[in-house]
Amino acid sequence: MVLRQFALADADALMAGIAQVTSEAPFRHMRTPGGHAMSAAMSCCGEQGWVTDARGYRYQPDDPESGRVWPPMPRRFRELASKAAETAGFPDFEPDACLINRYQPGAKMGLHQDKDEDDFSQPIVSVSLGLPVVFQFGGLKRSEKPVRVPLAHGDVVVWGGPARLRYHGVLTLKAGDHPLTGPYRYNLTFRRAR
Ligand code: MD6
Ligand code: FE
Repeated sequence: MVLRQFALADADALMAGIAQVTSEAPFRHMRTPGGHAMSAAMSCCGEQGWVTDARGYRYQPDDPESGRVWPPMPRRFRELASKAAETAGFPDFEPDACLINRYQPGAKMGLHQDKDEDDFSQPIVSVSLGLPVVFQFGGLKRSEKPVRVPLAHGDVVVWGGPARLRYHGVLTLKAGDHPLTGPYRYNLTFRRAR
């Protein structure tokens, strides 16, 4: 379910939260198990953080760059994610992980499934901030042709139930200048990892 502009009124607070989190756990370009640097820069907050390196994809409570636990999830993040999930029909969503992606022009995310979480009955809540991008929403098999959904500043996507394991990705970010985020698009994805 796409909730257009659902996060608009929270955008300033979310950006302040991103600045706080990334002052403690700076953005970095993680490597895929195949050795390629991801084009989006990432950080995390919450009890669990999603990481990728030569050992694979996984959640872990500590930031591998610092050895410290991930910064706490800001209260405004948690409240927005729960409210969006409830609006989409998932009243009991309590995220323990928030992955923060920062896209610069030229960055993209290939088609993938989100399947490193323990319980696929829990949805994912995805918040877009800043520059617009085209989201690709595919099927349960990689071979299914994705539909293209433009996502703009403040849009929230809630992803669950029979759609939980659908392939998805984002097309290459085009250059632009957003009044709040400058040359970037940020994406927050809230998950229940454990
Ligand atoms: C992005 N999002 O929008 C990347 N995954 O930048 C995701 O990979 C994603 O938006 C699962 C559910 C929603 C998402
Ligand atoms: Fe994803």
